[in-house]
Amino acid sequence: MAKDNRIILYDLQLASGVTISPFVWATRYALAHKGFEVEIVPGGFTGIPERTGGKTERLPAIVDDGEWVLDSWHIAEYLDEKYPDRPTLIGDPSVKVCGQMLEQWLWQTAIGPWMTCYLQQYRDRALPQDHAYVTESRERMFGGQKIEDIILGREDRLPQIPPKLELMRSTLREHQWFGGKHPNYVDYRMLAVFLFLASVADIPALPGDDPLRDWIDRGFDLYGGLGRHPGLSPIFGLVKREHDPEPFERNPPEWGLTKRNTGPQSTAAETARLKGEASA
Ligand SMILES: N[C@@H](CCC(=O)N[C@@H](CS)C(=O)NCC(=O)O)C(=O)O
Repeated sequence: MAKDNRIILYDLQLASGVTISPFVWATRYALAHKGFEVEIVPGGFTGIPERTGGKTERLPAIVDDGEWVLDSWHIAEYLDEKYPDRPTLIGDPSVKVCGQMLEQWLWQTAIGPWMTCYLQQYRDRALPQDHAYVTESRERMFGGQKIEDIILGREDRLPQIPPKLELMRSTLREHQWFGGKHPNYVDYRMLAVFLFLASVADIPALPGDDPLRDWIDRGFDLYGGLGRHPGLSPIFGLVKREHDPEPFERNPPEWGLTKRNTGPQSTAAETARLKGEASA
């Protein structure tokens, strides 16, 4: 049982002290959701095995009254299992399965492309002792290209990303959170991606009037403003240039997937359209 309600968290930080890792962000929210005080062990990319006494090469890791728990999903499951009387993070196993699918989609759609736009900041904002490792390891990750070359043309790539997030917008039009009326671990996994973005964004990635903003702002404000660290940059303010795509759907069509059937009146307009009749 957590001593004095405190759990130790090994963080992965930039020079400003802000968390960079989306996995650690998700864990910070998970610990807050469960109502724990968190004792942060600071540090960056290098020296993780030394900091953790050889327990891990990757973060996050938590220590709960001497018990080490690794891996952000395992940590959430551990917290639910060990503290069932506190607010649930995952609950039904399907939440994890569907959440992981959604998260993989978001990483492929957004984090991957954003990395190629913000990699220089990712390195430059890192702790000084991490610069050489981040440069070498991330250049290797991107097939041996130089960071300066990877980010080339980002002004043209960035505007291509917001229109691809429509899946999240259409879901959040109907639901307050991915957890329904209250945030759950899926919200934290998804928010973590935008917190990662804010940790490296030297230029905005999303339009100022993006409908996603409401959920992101509410998420960053949770737990006394957990996502409002001064080391985070504004992510909204991307301005559409003439040839850029529309960043989001302004008049989303209502159809079977999004329209709830509450009787013939609710579907009359759609039926008229399908029959080629003018709707009443
Ligand atoms: N499956 C692990 C992944 C953890 C992970 O890969 N963490 C990265 C940070 S984003 C890390 O520790 N990287 C150290 C490095 O790049 O050397 C989890 O969910 O906790």
